[in-house]
Amino acid sequence: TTSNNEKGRGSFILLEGCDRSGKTTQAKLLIEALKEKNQKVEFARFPDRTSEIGKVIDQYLKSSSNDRNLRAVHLLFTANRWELMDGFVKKMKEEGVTYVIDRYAYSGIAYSMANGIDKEWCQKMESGLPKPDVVLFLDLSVEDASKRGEYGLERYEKKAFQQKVRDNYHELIEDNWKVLKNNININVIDATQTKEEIAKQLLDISLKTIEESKNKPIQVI
Ligand code: T5A
Ligand code: NA
Repeated sequence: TTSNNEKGRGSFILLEGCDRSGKTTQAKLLIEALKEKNQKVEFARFPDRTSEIGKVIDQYLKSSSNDRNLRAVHLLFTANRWELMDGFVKKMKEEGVTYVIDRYAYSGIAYSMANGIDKEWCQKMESGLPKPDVVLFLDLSVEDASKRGEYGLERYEKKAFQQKVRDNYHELIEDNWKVLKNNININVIDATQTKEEIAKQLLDISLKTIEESKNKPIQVI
Protein backbone atom coordinates (compact mmCIF):
# COMPACT_ATOMS: atom_id res chain seq x y z
CA THR A 1 0.00 0.00 0.00
CA THR A 2 1.11 3.55 -0.63
CA SER A 3 -0.84 5.14 2.16
CA ASN A 4 -2.14 4.46 5.64
CA ASN A 5 -5.03 6.70 4.82
CA GLU A 6 -8.00 4.92 3.29
CA LYS A 7 -8.83 7.95 1.15
CA GLY A 8 -5.31 7.83 -0.29
CA ARG A 9 -2.41 10.16 0.14
CA GLY A 10 -2.39 13.89 -0.42
CA SER A 11 -0.55 15.48 -3.34
CA PHE A 12 2.55 17.60 -3.62
CA ILE A 13 1.60 20.60 -5.76
CA LEU A 14 4.46 22.96 -6.58
CA LEU A 15 4.37 26.56 -7.74
CA GLU A 16 7.47 27.82 -9.52
CA GLY A 17 8.47 30.97 -11.36
CA CYS A 18 10.61 34.09 -11.25
CA ASP A 19 10.23 36.78 -8.60
CA ARG A 20 6.88 38.62 -8.91
CA SER A 21 5.30 35.97 -11.12
CA GLY A 22 2.43 35.61 -8.64
CA LYS A 23 3.35 32.38 -6.83
CA THR A 24 2.36 33.44 -3.33
CA THR A 25 -0.84 35.10 -4.55
CA GLN A 26 -1.84 31.91 -6.38
CA ALA A 27 -0.79 29.58 -3.55
CA LYS A 28 -3.16 31.40 -1.18
CA LEU A 29 -6.04 31.38 -3.71
CA LEU A 30 -5.48 27.70 -4.49
CA ILE A 31 -5.54 26.73 -0.83
CA GLU A 32 -8.82 28.56 -0.26
CA ALA A 33 -10.36 26.96 -3.36
CA LEU A 34 -9.20 23.45 -2.40
CA LYS A 35 -10.59 23.89 1.12
CA GLU A 36 -13.95 24.77 -0.42
CA LYS A 37 -13.74 21.44 -2.22
CA ASN A 38 -13.24 19.75 1.18
CA GLN A 39 -9.58 18.93 0.59
CA LYS A 40 -7.13 18.83 3.50
CA VAL A 41 -4.46 21.25 2.41
CA GLU A 42 -1.46 23.07 3.82
CA PHE A 43 0.89 25.76 2.57
CA ALA A 44 4.69 25.68 2.71
CA ARG A 45 7.42 27.74 1.10
CA PHE A 46 11.09 27.44 0.31
CA PRO A 47 13.20 28.91 1.62
CA ASP A 48 11.50 28.45 4.98
CA ARG A 49 13.32 31.21 6.81
CA THR A 50 12.23 30.12 10.29
CA SER A 51 14.53 27.12 10.83
CA GLU A 52 18.18 27.51 11.93
CA ILE A 53 19.29 26.92 8.33
CA GLY A 54 16.52 29.21 7.10
CA LYS A 55 17.81 32.04 9.28
CA VAL A 56 21.21 31.79 7.60
CA ILE A 57 19.51 31.86 4.17
CA ASP A 58 17.51 34.92 5.20
CA GLN A 59 20.73 36.72 6.18
CA TYR A 60 22.29 35.77 2.86
CA LEU A 61 19.34 37.06 0.81
CA LYS A 62 19.27 40.34 2.72
CA SER A 63 23.01 41.01 2.57
CA SER A 64 24.91 42.31 -0.42
CA SER A 65 28.40 41.04 0.42
CA ASN A 66 30.03 38.74 -2.11
CA ASP A 67 32.24 36.76 0.24
CA ARG A 68 30.13 33.62 0.26
CA ASN A 69 30.95 30.43 -1.58
CA LEU A 70 27.99 29.96 -3.92
CA ARG A 71 28.04 26.17 -3.81
CA ALA A 72 27.83 26.40 -0.01
CA VAL A 73 24.86 28.77 -0.47
CA HIS A 74 23.20 26.26 -2.80
CA LEU A 75 23.66 23.56 -0.16
CA LEU A 76 21.93 25.70 2.46
CA PHE A 77 18.82 26.02 0.26
CA THR A 78 18.98 22.29 -0.45
CA ALA A 79 19.42 21.40 3.22
CA ASN A 80 16.36 23.51 3.99
CA ARG A 81 14.33 21.23 1.69
CA TRP A 82 15.76 18.02 3.13
CA GLU A 83 15.12 19.09 6.72
CA LEU A 84 11.43 19.81 6.13
CA MET A 85 10.24 17.36 3.49
CA ASP A 86 10.19 14.26 5.74
CA GLY A 87 7.51 15.84 7.90
CA PHE A 88 5.46 16.91 4.88
CA VAL A 89 5.64 13.45 3.28
CA LYS A 90 4.49 11.85 6.54
CA LYS A 91 1.40 14.09 6.58
CA MET A 92 0.69 13.45 2.89
CA LYS A 93 0.77 9.70 3.48
CA GLU A 94 -0.73 9.35 6.93
CA GLU A 95 -3.25 12.18 6.98
CA GLY A 96 -4.00 12.66 3.29
CA VAL A 97 -2.86 16.28 3.45
CA THR A 98 -2.12 17.99 0.12
CA TYR A 99 0.79 20.45 0.20
CA VAL A 100 0.82 23.55 -1.95
CA ILE A 101 4.47 24.55 -1.96
CA ASP A 102 5.89 27.90 -3.09
CA ARG A 103 9.32 27.23 -4.75
CA TYR A 104 11.49 24.10 -4.46
CA ALA A 105 14.41 22.33 -6.14
CA TYR A 106 13.68 23.98 -9.51
CA SER A 107 14.23 27.42 -7.98
CA GLY A 108 17.39 26.00 -6.47
CA ILE A 109 18.71 24.96 -9.87
CA ALA A 110 17.53 27.97 -11.91
CA TYR A 111 18.91 30.51 -9.41
CA SER A 112 22.21 28.73 -8.75
CA MET A 113 22.76 28.35 -12.51
CA ALA A 114 22.31 32.13 -12.73
CA ASN A 115 25.13 32.34 -10.18
CA GLY A 116 27.31 30.41 -12.63
CA ILE A 117 27.10 26.92 -11.10
CA ASP A 118 26.65 24.07 -13.55
CA LYS A 119 23.31 22.34 -13.91
CA GLU A 120 24.61 18.81 -13.26
CA TRP A 121 26.21 19.73 -9.95
CA CYS A 122 23.02 21.47 -8.80
CA GLN A 123 20.93 18.48 -9.81
CA LYS A 124 23.01 16.01 -7.85
CA MET A 125 22.36 17.88 -4.64
CA GLU A 126 18.59 17.68 -5.18
CA SER A 127 18.61 14.00 -6.14
CA GLY A 128 16.48 11.85 -3.86
CA LEU A 129 14.14 14.59 -2.66
CA PRO A 130 10.40 13.89 -3.00
CA LYS A 131 9.15 14.69 -6.48
CA PRO A 132 6.17 17.01 -6.92
CA ASP A 133 3.07 15.42 -8.43
CA VAL A 134 2.66 18.52 -10.54
CA VAL A 135 4.65 21.69 -11.21
CA LEU A 136 2.70 24.86 -11.99
CA PHE A 137 5.18 27.21 -13.62
CA LEU A 138 3.97 30.82 -13.69
CA ASP A 139 5.59 32.28 -16.76
CA LEU A 140 6.05 36.05 -16.91
CA SER A 141 8.60 38.14 -18.77
CA VAL A 142 11.03 40.17 -16.68
CA GLU A 143 9.57 43.28 -18.33
CA ASP A 144 6.04 42.42 -17.17
CA ALA A 145 7.26 41.36 -13.72
CA SER A 146 9.04 44.66 -13.22
CA LYS A 147 5.81 46.54 -14.04
CA ARG A 148 4.29 45.02 -10.88
CA GLY A 149 6.06 47.67 -8.80
CA GLU A 150 9.75 48.00 -8.08
CA TYR A 151 11.66 44.83 -7.32
CA GLY A 152 12.54 44.64 -3.63
CA LEU A 153 15.93 45.04 -2.05
CA GLU A 154 17.01 41.40 -1.77
CA ARG A 155 20.06 40.31 -3.67
CA TYR A 156 18.38 38.49 -6.56
CA GLU A 157 15.74 41.15 -7.20
CA LYS A 158 17.46 42.76 -10.17
CA LYS A 159 16.38 42.70 -13.80
CA ALA A 160 19.58 41.28 -15.29
CA PHE A 161 19.70 38.45 -12.77
CA GLN A 162 15.98 37.69 -13.21
CA GLN A 163 16.49 37.46 -16.97
CA LYS A 164 19.13 34.77 -16.45
CA VAL A 165 16.83 32.91 -14.07
CA ARG A 166 13.98 33.01 -16.57
CA ASP A 167 16.26 31.73 -19.35
CA ASN A 168 17.41 28.89 -17.07
CA TYR A 169 13.84 27.88 -16.23
CA HIS A 170 13.05 27.77 -19.95
CA GLU A 171 16.14 25.69 -20.67
CA LEU A 172 15.07 23.23 -17.96
CA ILE A 173 11.50 23.10 -19.24
CA GLU A 174 12.60 22.54 -22.83
CA ASP A 175 14.54 19.41 -21.97
CA ASN A 176 11.56 18.44 -19.81
CA TRP A 177 13.65 19.09 -16.71
CA LYS A 178 15.59 15.95 -17.65
CA VAL A 179 18.29 17.28 -15.41
CA LEU A 180 16.04 15.91 -12.69
CA LYS A 181 16.02 12.23 -13.63
CA ASN A 182 12.32 11.49 -13.83
CA ASN A 183 10.10 13.37 -16.21
CA ILE A 184 8.24 16.13 -14.51
CA ASN A 185 4.54 16.77 -14.88
CA ILE A 186 4.88 20.45 -15.65
CA ASN A 187 2.30 23.01 -16.74
CA VAL A 188 3.46 26.34 -18.10
CA ILE A 189 0.87 28.94 -17.14
CA ASP A 190 0.63 32.35 -18.83
CA ALA A 191 1.06 34.60 -15.79
CA THR A 192 -0.06 37.74 -17.65
CA GLN A 193 -3.67 36.61 -17.20
CA THR A 194 -5.81 37.97 -14.39
CA LYS A 195 -5.45 36.46 -10.91
CA GLU A 196 -8.90 34.87 -11.27
CA GLU A 197 -8.19 33.31 -14.67
CA ILE A 198 -4.96 31.78 -13.39
CA ALA A 199 -6.59 30.58 -10.18
CA LYS A 200 -9.27 28.69 -12.13
CA GLN A 201 -6.67 26.87 -14.25
CA LEU A 202 -4.58 25.96 -11.23
CA LEU A 203 -7.62 24.61 -9.37
CA ASP A 204 -8.64 22.38 -12.30
CA ILE A 205 -5.13 20.95 -12.68
CA SER A 206 -4.74 20.47 -8.92
CA LEU A 207 -8.03 18.59 -8.47
CA LYS A 208 -7.08 16.29 -11.34
CA THR A 209 -3.64 15.73 -9.82
CA ILE A 210 -5.06 14.91 -6.37
CA GLU A 211 -7.40 12.35 -7.92
CA GLU A 212 -4.71 10.75 -10.09
CA SER A 213 -1.99 10.52 -7.47
CA LYS A 214 -3.94 9.45 -4.38
CA ASN A 215 -3.11 5.75 -4.82
CA LYS A 216 0.35 6.16 -6.31
CA PRO A 217 3.61 6.18 -4.35
CA ILE A 218 5.47 9.43 -3.92
CA GLN A 219 8.44 9.41 -6.31
CA VAL A 220 11.83 11.02 -5.92
CA ILE A 221 13.70 13.40 -8.17
N1 T5A B 1 15.96 30.93 -4.09
C1 T5A B 1 14.94 30.15 -3.62
C2 T5A B 1 17.20 30.36 -4.42
O1 T5A B 1 18.12 31.06 -4.83
N2 T5A B 1 17.38 29.01 -4.28
C3 T5A B 1 16.39 28.19 -3.80
O2 T5A B 1 16.61 26.97 -3.66
C4 T5A B 1 15.13 28.78 -3.45
C5 T5A B 1 14.00 27.92 -2.92
C6 T5A B 1 13.38 33.72 -2.18
C7 T5A B 1 14.56 34.01 -3.05
O3 T5A B 1 15.45 32.91 -2.94
C8 T5A B 1 15.76 32.38 -4.20
C9 T5A B 1 14.64 32.81 -5.08
C10 T5A B 1 14.19 34.14 -4.51
O4 T5A B 1 14.97 35.17 -5.10
P1 T5A B 1 10.96 34.50 -1.85
O5 T5A B 1 10.85 34.89 -0.43
O6 T5A B 1 10.44 33.18 -2.22
O7 T5A B 1 12.47 34.68 -2.28
O8 T5A B 1 10.32 35.61 -2.73
P2 T5A B 1 9.56 35.46 -4.12
O9 T5A B 1 8.99 34.13 -4.33
O10 T5A B 1 10.45 35.98 -5.15
O11 T5A B 1 8.37 36.40 -3.84
P3 T5A B 1 7.76 37.47 -4.75
O12 T5A B 1 6.83 38.11 -3.81
O13 T5A B 1 8.73 38.33 -5.45
O14 T5A B 1 7.05 36.71 -5.92
P4 T5A B 1 5.68 35.94 -6.07
O15 T5A B 1 5.29 35.22 -4.85
O16 T5A B 1 5.82 35.16 -7.30
O17 T5A B 1 4.63 37.10 -6.38
P5 T5A B 1 3.38 37.64 -5.53
O18 T5A B 1 2.28 36.66 -5.53
O19 T5A B 1 3.86 38.15 -4.24
O20 T5A B 1 2.94 38.84 -6.48
C11 T5A B 1 3.80 39.92 -6.76
C12 T5A B 1 2.97 41.19 -7.07
O21 T5A B 1 2.24 41.02 -8.28
C13 T5A B 1 0.85 41.15 -8.06
C14 T5A B 1 0.64 40.93 -6.57
O22 T5A B 1 -0.52 41.55 -6.10
C15 T5A B 1 1.92 41.52 -6.00
O23 T5A B 1 1.82 42.90 -5.90
N3 T5A B 1 0.17 40.11 -8.89
C16 T5A B 1 -0.46 40.36 -10.07
N4 T5A B 1 -0.65 41.50 -10.77
C17 T5A B 1 -1.33 41.40 -11.94
N5 T5A B 1 -1.82 40.22 -12.44
C18 T5A B 1 -1.66 39.07 -11.77
N6 T5A B 1 -2.14 37.91 -12.29
C19 T5A B 1 -0.94 39.11 -10.52
N7 T5A B 1 -0.59 38.15 -9.62
C20 T5A B 1 0.09 38.77 -8.64
NA1 NA C 1 6.50 35.00 -2.91
